[in-house]
Amino acid sequence: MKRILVALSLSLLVAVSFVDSSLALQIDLFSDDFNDNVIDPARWTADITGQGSVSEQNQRLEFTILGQSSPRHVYLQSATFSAQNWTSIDFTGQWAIPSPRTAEFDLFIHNADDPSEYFRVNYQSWGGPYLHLVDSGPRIFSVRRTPPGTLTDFLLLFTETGWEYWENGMLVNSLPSSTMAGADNFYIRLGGWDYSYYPNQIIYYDTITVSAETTVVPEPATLFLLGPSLLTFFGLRGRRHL
Ligand SMILES: [Ca+2]
Ligand SMILES: [Ca+2]
Repeated sequence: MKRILVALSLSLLVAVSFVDSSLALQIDLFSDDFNDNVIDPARWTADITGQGSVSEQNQRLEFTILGQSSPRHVYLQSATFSAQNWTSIDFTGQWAIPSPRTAEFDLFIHNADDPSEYFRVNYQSWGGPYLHLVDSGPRIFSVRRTPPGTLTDFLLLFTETGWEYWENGMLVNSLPSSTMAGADNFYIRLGGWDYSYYPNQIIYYDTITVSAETTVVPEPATLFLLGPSLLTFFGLRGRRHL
């Protein structure tokens, strides 16, 4: 009887701690290594005005942006991907802006159910250069900063209460925001825009991934099963020792 009570207490203890420390899982949502030198139409849609272009070559993505004295842009928009019960989302990759003059260069992640909600990392090469962190419209953070000239790791990370931008493994800035709270569906956009006639406004991207840390809480039915099975386990062990 004493063993049964001990086993019962243990199984309850395990069940309670299981609820407290719900399981955290990292789940891949979207990725592209750009290694086959063909832009995958199932993953990307191009949005181009004027004579700009985007292509996959040398196992990376290459944009050429040309303004022609009018705002012209080149963007690639990803397919929509979904995450449930997420606690944080990581948008990682590499980018390079080798000869910035007059253009702007972007990383976006949007709420696919309301595209007016987004986080944007924006390098402005004219008049600066500047780095702007943009939350659904307003430039909430701006700093003079030279864009990376060679492929450099970036990380745009967000939770339901804030977001961070990292470059080359170092935190650039961290900002409070509830913009993505409750969002389940997302897409990303890469590219930029220019006004001038300067040629060679080039931007490279490589190894894009988006992943989510999600919380899996065991359902009550699982806990009811867990209790008796542990009880049986300890009960059988006890009997063998008799
Ligand atoms: Ca490809
Ligand atoms: Ca690659």
